[in-house]
Amino acid sequence: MSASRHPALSATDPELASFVAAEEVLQAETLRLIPSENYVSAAVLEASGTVLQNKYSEGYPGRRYYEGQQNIDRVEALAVERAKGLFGVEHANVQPYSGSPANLAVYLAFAKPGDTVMGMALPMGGHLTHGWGVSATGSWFRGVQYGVQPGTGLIDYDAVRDLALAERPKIIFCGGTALPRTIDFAAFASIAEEAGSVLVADVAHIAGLIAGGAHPSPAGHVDVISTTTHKTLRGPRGAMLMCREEHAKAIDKAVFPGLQGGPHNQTTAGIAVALHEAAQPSFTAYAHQVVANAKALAAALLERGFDLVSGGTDNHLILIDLTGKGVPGKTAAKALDRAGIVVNYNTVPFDPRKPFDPSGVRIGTPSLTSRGLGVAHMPAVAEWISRAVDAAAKGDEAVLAVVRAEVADLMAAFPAPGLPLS
Ligand code: DSN
Repeated sequence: MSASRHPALSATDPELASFVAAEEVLQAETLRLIPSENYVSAAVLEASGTVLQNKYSEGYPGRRYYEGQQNIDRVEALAVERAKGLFGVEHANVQPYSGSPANLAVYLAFAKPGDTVMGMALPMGGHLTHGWGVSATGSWFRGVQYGVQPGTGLIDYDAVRDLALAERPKIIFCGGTALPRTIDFAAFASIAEEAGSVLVADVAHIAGLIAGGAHPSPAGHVDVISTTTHKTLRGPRGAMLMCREEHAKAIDKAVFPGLQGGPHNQTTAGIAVALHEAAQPSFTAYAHQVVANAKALAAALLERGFDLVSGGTDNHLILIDLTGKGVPGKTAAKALDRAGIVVNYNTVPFDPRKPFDPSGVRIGTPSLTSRGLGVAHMPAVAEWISRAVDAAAKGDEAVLAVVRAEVADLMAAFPAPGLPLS
């Protein structure tokens, strides 16, 4: 790490500083396609590293258990007001430490251990915290799970309705981590109303698209919106819960004192900045560009013989089933990583393989869009993926090294905040 970039850190702890420097280089030189990752702005980076770190502030603005909150209260109130304005909601809680604690707070607010809860199955594209067995939410609650149709890879809303009416869950989650298609919040709302369930939209992946008008909003359809702040929304690692006023007290009590102690004020500040950025016209352009890039990348992958779950994408995310390429997802992901293309291996719906060695890889366009790549670059990205996957099948390390150099060459022309310029 150059001492001028982080002088105090380099002087105090050169070993740790060297790890940060290496990460900066890695993020600068690689094509980061993990759909839940992004690059925050310089302003978000700065806000997240301020003296707000030094304060304890259990409670909420105006109702704290510690003194000296004059400025902290203003920071949190600003973040709350911006969240309400951006997402068109009556109440926002910006204190959850991240997505899983945010979702756990929802359970605490609306269910009792042993109650039935319903979410999308993890291997179908859902999230661990939507009642999946290995999560606390699936062992403390009785999780029942819906999925997608075998042929289309799309949610079968009639099947969701049948399951909801048979099980009458306390809570229904919609949303997930590997869903390439638009979520029909109105359809879920009518199912939840019929079943008498609290409906939660976990929009962690698509929050930035919603804020930028590139995906329909769940506001007005669902009881609670849960989101992380660091994916397409491009804020610091954190989370928010948003709801109608009628649920505000239950949500706030569940977050604090139900689950958490003092909020991470430096993160709250970063969230406030990210929400301000997300209200600007440039963010609307970014959100639409994320989707345009994903559609262009999907088309270019299809042209190269890739099998995409649901046949393509409506959002920022593409789920590739590599079965037809003869390469397991983990082998492909590791080869892509050696080629400078960072993805994660992922189950595909009805995957015959195990989660730790599944059939697919999951990719997305938020990070490359934040660095300024556009639709015109997507054929090259697809071609690199194709060459790397073919090389993985043949064990051809030389091709991976060539692709890595080509990727680094392109990325050098697209700087991002906090990264060293080559
Ligand atoms: N780990 C997140 C993702 O990558 O989608 C979800 O929690």
